[in-house]
Amino acid sequence: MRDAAPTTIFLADYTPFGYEVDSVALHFTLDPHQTRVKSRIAFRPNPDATDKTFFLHGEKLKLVAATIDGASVTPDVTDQGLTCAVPDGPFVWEAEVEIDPAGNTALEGLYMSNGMYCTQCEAEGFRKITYYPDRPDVMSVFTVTIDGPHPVLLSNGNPVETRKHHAEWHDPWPKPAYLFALVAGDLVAHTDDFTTMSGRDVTLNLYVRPGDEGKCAFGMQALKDSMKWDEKVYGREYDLDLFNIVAVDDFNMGAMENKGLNIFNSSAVLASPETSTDMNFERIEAIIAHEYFHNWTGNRITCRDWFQLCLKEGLTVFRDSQFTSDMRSAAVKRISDVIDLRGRQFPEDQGPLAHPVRPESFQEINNFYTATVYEKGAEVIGMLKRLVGDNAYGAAVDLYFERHDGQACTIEDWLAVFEETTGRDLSQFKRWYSQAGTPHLKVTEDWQDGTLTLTLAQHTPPSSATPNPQPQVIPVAIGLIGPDGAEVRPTEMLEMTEATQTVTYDGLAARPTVSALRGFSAPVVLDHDQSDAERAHLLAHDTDPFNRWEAGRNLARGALLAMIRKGADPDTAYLDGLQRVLTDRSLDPAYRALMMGLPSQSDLAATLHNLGHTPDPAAIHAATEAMRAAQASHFADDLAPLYAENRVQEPYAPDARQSGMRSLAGGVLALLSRLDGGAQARAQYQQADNMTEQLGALACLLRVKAGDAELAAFEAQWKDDRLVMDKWFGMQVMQADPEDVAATAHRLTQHSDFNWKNPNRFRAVMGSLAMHHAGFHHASGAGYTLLADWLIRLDPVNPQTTARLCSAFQTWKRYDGDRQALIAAELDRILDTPDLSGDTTEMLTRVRTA
Ligand code: B3K
Ligand code: ZN
Repeated sequence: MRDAAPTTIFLADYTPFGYEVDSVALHFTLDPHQTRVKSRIAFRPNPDATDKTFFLHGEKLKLVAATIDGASVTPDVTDQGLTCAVPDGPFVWEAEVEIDPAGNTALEGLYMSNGMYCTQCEAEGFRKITYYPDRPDVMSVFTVTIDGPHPVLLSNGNPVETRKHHAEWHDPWPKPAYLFALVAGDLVAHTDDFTTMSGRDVTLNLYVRPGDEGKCAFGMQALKDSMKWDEKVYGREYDLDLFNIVAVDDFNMGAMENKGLNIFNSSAVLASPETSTDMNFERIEAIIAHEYFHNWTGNRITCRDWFQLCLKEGLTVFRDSQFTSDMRSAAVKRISDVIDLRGRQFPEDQGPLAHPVRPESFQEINNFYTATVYEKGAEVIGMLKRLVGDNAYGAAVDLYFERHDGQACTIEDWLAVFEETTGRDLSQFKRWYSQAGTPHLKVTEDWQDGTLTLTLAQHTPPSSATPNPQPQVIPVAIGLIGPDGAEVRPTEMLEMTEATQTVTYDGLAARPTVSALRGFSAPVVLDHDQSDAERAHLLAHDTDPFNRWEAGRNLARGALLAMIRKGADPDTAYLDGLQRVLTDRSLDPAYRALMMGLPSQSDLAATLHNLGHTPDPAAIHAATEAMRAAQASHFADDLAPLYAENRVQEPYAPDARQSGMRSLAGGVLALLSRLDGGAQARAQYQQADNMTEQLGALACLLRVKAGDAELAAFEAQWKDDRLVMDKWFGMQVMQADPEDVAATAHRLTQHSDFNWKNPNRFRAVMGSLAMHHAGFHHASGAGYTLLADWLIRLDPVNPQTTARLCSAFQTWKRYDGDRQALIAAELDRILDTPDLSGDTTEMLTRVRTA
């Protein structure tokens, strides 16, 4: 365990910084191990602050010189920053520091990736570049000069002067330091332009390493689509002459919204049909949109402090999901988002890492870039929009932009514009921001003489973050379907505010089937005891596409639970219902592909746990396999025609229509492979001219253990393409049998291309191990040990990526005593490692004390 006691920061302790910053000038002289950074910062006392301590953050900096108003000073320096006596009025602080970008393996601050310099400052990386009040409520105008032996030297804003080995940049928009960026390297630009709605010409560049030029076109189009969409839907226009995106191979997350200079993990921007799957294309489009949308929701209006992170992240995720819904299929996007929410956010909210959308304390803010802050944060915005209506939502957001442009804001500021435009009191709604835990919503029905009474009861299980949860405002969209399959009345949005509420529908000719929580109108666990016949009725007739899918999912879940718990056979009623949907040619192929999906094994484990049973990962895996086999034989006659009619014949395009067809054909091929031993998949592998079909075929072959030759061929074909090789690494772990998962992952770590310091490669193997439910939780404990070994190894190199993967253990209390003992031993082993990072210590301490 590391010796320094970690510091906990509390939302309640917020105070403004004692000084305002009028301007910042930075000068960089780049060198791999001895980069010099000179800063010239104009400070002025902040009239709103009482505490006038002059503290500048600074970590891993070698202070060379410091002056105030030109006179040399000797500040008090610790490993967190410095303090110094300063004049009463305005003054100019100048400092020179030395940093070591090539030695910076944590990928935070200024670091090197394949010979190129780049930065990542959010949340608290700027303090590794120079001494500064590194907090989001300190905003200033930056001028940056760079001297370095590289053809491309970039920073935020507009270029002022560029000549060989020298560049000057000026960003006219005040910003917090976390949005600072610098890039220097031997890069090539894919250039385009965009004219904004008021006629401003903007140059757009996507900078990549030589050789990657052919992977830029899609990302560039996504950027232009995003710019257009934000003008049309939110009235938001871009505000500089230039918008640069740079692709970087070594990056801790997806991408970063630095003002005018977005930096992207190359996996989140580079795309070509040969090397990227349909899912990659869709994700890239969404991430480009997300980072671009931050220009208004995040950059022009930023966060007062890091507790307000959801102010920019929840809203920006909500905006990017609206964008994807508009660009593609709204139904498919909604279903995918809910699958993702249940897969990542629900386990977090229902385990030891549970925290409110706006947390009230943290040790390491990087540990709070979570599914709760992002995805539940976006759900909260969606509920707000549902409650106030589309027009009021638009008016409130307009007021937010008008009132708070250029400010660092809070959730209170955000809610106030809604209260003012609608006259509503949102104090109870605000609990969505302050309470942790997923509410459970129980719906019970009573039918008597033409009257249907629904009783709705909400209950949020207490957690250490929220020991005493209070009732929340839950929008519940309800529809009624008659025995003939027709809608009995229009969807009603019930606004639940009490712990228990009833709603009555009278004058009904016959008992309808209730379609509750349409569109997944709130992020809750719905407990609605419906019979299989009712679910089958909804699967056949529900006009709400989400709930129609949900009916199928509920049938599948019920059938799988019966197989796991009672050794039942796969349910024929479910298989018949699914068959009707699959072969209903009037339905979108993408939607039918989603219908074929089963609840994940981790989802089944959570369901069993919620029902009071101890999940057995091996039994869950066996039932899932048996259900797949049953699907294959039940649909045997339909598979070949479905496959044939959904093979795309025209040239590849990553659009919604084609990718929907490929996704259905891919799901069908997986079943077909169980019947033909992989013959059709092998044919597809040989013919494939795009990665979706190539990788999809390889997965099918590995699943039926007939893919050795293709696996070797794939490696030979793609060994020089890192992003494709990440897929090769990950796929082998994902498709391994549970008893082989740890050994497969271990074998891959011995591969000469297992560059474990690269986060993408590390995650390809270790993330896939953690995601393989039955493999990771294999009774031998080999999965736990292997992951722990590698977390211990990565921690001193890259604490952020290590800490993130610790969430693999967050569900450990669901499992049996033997597994818990194995996991506890691994958690303790990691926690006992000398000098463990604060990031990892915080995560594992929270997990361990569950
Ligand atoms: N704002 C960044 C995430 C920064 C993560 C810092 N650990 C990317 C995004 O959400 O757009
Ligand atoms: Zn974001």
